[in-house]
Amino acid sequence: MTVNDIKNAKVKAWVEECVKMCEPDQVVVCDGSTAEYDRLVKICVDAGLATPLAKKPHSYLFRSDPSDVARVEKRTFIAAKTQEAAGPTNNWIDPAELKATMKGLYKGCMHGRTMYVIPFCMGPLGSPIAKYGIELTDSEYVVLNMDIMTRAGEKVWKYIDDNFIPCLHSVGKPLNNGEKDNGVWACAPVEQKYISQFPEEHLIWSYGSGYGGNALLGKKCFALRIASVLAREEGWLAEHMLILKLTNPQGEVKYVTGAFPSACGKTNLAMLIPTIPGWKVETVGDDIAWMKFGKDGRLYAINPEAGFFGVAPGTSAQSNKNALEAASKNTIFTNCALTEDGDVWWEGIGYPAKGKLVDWKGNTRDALPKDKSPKGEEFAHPNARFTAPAKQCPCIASDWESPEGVPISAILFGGRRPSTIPLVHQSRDWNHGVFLGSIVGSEITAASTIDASQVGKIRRDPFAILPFCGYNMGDYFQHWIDVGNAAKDKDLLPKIFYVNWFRKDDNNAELPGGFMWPGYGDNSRVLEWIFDRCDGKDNFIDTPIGYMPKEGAINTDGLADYYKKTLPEILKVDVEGWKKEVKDIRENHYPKFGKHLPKELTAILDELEARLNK
Ligand code: GTP
Ligand code: SPV
Ligand code: MN
Repeated sequence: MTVNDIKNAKVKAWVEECVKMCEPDQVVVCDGSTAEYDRLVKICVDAGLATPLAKKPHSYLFRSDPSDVARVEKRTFIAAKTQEAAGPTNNWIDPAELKATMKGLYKGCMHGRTMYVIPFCMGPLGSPIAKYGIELTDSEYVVLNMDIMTRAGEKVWKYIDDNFIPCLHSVGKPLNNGEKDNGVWACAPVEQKYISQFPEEHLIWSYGSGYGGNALLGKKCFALRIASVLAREEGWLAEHMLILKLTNPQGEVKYVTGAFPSACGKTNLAMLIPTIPGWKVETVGDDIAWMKFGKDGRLYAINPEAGFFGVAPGTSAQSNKNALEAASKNTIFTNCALTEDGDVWWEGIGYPAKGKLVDWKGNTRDALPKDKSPKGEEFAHPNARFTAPAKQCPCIASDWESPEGVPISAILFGGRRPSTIPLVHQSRDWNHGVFLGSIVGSEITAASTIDASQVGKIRRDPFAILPFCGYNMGDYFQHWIDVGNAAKDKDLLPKIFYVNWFRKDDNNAELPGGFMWPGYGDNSRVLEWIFDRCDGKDNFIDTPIGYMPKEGAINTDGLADYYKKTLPEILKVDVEGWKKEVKDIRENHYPKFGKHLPKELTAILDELEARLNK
């Protein structure tokens, strides 16, 4: 079909307006077929931008520009009408000013390129919770990824109405006078990149980057930044959360969501293989959850995505076999290393590479005898990714596309905290859980910055949604409190927990990576405790920070001796550490939100301090 065949007048007018502004050589309306996918792949391969992988059927490796390897938070804008509406944690530019600047950049930006029109759905097609969008892009790579990450193409048109979310994307590199990309990833310099959300208009404009959440606009821009705005307007939750289905040895099922910042373990937890016998984890989603109350008063979650855009480094048969299996065919790899026999390789894949490798920058180097590399000299970029269809995951839950979603029993918060935060603690009630979400902090990872010098520094990342909230974060805290108040029966609300898989002791040479907890499959031991907590089991003690496992309540059968030794340490309330935490929240974190900070949260902070001082 062509633009002229678009039935919805609003969509057609918007596409025509963008065509006029961006001046592409041609416009293609995507149908989402395999034939189309293969045609676009061929364009990329012929242009030297993609390498077919001999070892993985129907799979391709892309290398991005070294300046375009992750989200760019500094260049991400919430252009609300007022700065106050965007809040203290978002970058803000007046929308009129930003539009003028971006229109200047968009003018003629698609010269020499094709504009693709991608109709897509976030959520199971036709689900009452699903939402629809149209992305216009001049990147074949984006079309291919959107094809995996969303339900896209011909089948979506019949659901599209005037409420569609317009998403305009350009790599920001016009080709003039027959110029070619010549195998070089197209993007604009960092200071010309703009990842812009206009929350009142529910509009997305992205310019200058071709990577991940900057460019696949269904993901962070739509399903979190714009959806968080819609969720607040309509009384639901759009969250940076995995969704997993947990089955105990008796066959009882509970669904759990978890918010951890970027590259802090969502995909891994969602696909976990339990080390405790009889337990099963299946995947509903690995990155984003949309949650709404069902008629029965429980919160139901859907995964708005159809694929995984997962962190490759660290993914091995031992850490996440299911992810490897999901990415064994029909997968796009970005910034991984290429082996001589036509496979991908990355640090932490579980085996050393042989012979020569082409690294993510395109340089051929001798492989090292280990599967680790010195910092800064990695063969795969630390934020290298695989884009794989969710349905290929061996542990995908049978009900992962349930249109009404799955009922949530527990919500987890977490992050990389080398000290203070224990392995697990539970909030006393919903509002205390909102407090725990509001104080989440984590070491910065390569997924959240293109500036390697920032990696490892700790920052607050409330609800793991700091870079993805489309409005004032203080109002977002209030929205969570309001959702709790809106519950028709508070007992039906999910229980809220704070977990930390990342406590470190660098002086203990026995511990792999210095981590005091094995993580990965052994996180099932914590899930078991959480499962039983949801059933109200007497497996806890009351502490100044909340409910924690009572002695012996965490199953340690089969755990290595050195972890049995570190366990009491990570299950203890570090009173002095928590006092510092309270001070930092009081002096540096909460004051940022001014009058937008809910009073309930300050009251809980006061109460926590009083309990710590007792
Ligand atoms: P985004 O896709 O960026 O949102 O990341 P994510 O939260 O899904 O993180 P992911 O599961 O991809 O994990 C990121 C990195 O953390 C990988 O290198 C994992 O190997 C590592 N990791 C995940 N879970 C654990 C854990 O339980 N313990 C330890 N030590 N590392 C973990
Ligand atoms: C994240 O950074 O949290 C991701 C990857 O999931 S991206 O889609 O690039 O945002
Ligand atoms: Mn993420």
